[in-house]
Amino acid sequence: MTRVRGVDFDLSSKGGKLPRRDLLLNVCAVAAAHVVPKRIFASEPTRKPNIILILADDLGYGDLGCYGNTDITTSSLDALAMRGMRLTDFHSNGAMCSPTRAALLTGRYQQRCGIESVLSSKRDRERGLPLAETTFAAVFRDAGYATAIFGKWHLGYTSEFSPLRHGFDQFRGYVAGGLDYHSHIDRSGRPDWRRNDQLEPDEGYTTDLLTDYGIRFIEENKDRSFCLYMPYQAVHFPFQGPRDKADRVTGGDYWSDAKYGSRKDRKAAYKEMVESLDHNIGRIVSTLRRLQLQENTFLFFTSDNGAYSWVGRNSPCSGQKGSLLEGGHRVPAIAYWPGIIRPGVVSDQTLMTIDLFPTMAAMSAVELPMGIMLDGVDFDPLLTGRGTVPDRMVFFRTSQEGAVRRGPWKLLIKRTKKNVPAQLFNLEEDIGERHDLAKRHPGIAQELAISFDAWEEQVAPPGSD
Ligand SMILES: [Ca+2]
Repeated sequence: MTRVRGVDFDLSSKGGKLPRRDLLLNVCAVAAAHVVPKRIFASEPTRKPNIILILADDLGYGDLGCYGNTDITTSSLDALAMRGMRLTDFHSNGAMCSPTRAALLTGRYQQRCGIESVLSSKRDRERGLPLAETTFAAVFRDAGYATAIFGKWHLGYTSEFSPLRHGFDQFRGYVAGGLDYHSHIDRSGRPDWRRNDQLEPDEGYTTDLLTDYGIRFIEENKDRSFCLYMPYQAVHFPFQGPRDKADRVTGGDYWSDAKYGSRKDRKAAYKEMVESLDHNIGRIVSTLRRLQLQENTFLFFTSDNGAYSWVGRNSPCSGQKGSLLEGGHRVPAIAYWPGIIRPGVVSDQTLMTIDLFPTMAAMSAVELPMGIMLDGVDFDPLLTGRGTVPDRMVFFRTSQEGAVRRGPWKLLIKRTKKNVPAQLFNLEEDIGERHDLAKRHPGIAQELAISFDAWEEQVAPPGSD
């Protein structure tokens, strides 16, 4: 471990150690006062910095080379980590798609807006992200940025909940989850490729197509500030590589095993999908370099939840997508901004999706609206080397489980099984969550349980979803 400005940095390729600190309960952090990040290598920007937020879908903690994977080639993301900061204790707010996206857009626990579960295209077609929520896109748009989302929305199926009503100037992509990568047909057999609020088919493998849109947007807005949100489809099922054929046609039903696609070598397909994603992120970075925008752009990459462990890899975590074991929500995360974020740093600070909204605002010196209450904390001091993130507790909840973290300690609660005692893990010593220490440390377990109850009462009591 190397100590830099009060922060312990693990400069090894593995990372995974957690900092030892005295921690304070911070159930509802109000965003800190925002300051212009100190540029440490380059000259002052002439306009507000650009934002590029890239979200992979279902990519596991161990799926990238820079997180220890030796089977899948991810040279673009590995290079990004080498030239930026790699985070080893970053968490998606949810263990599934919609909840994490609600938290990402609002900077608040998703329970506050009632999106604790995936919005199903069968059951939840009338639901969506409430218009009363303030999104990061609306804040950047109001600050004069060009805003766009290219990819998966999954926060409402009707135009009432469209990205256009949540701060985005333009939208290309889809509103459901798990499209065919080639025919863009959803699991209910509906075409779901859109330009703004209208269905408008386009041809191409979705990872390539979304990147094409992103590059065009960057080129068109190279002379003004822009905020680009790229929630890629990759690497969610169906498992289809760039050279495969479409599996789905309009009117079909793909809710059974057919939802995974026709390939039987699913792990091989998954590898192709990750490598295609990596290649396309390389295209985005090359575009920034070609247009000389690199030094005025903050790029952040992460995933919306962990991988299904039968195709992807969450190692060394146990559990998978949907679970509140670490494998469900500890995800890769890379921050990149040449001249601002020092290259090659690995940080084990505990961070989560809700922190991105205040951090993006702080990194670009965009003012938050008066009175906005965010749960996330701004970690720009960590990125810029000016300090650390305030110590706090963080909370997770699905319909099945709850969890609370304080430093290395994690309490895992079975919500649906009242007679099953909560489990306590020390993630610093046991990232695989194999040794329940609740009986050995009953005081810590009790303190965390009380904090979890207090958090639930504050954000959304049980059963309010
Ligand atoms: Ca997902």
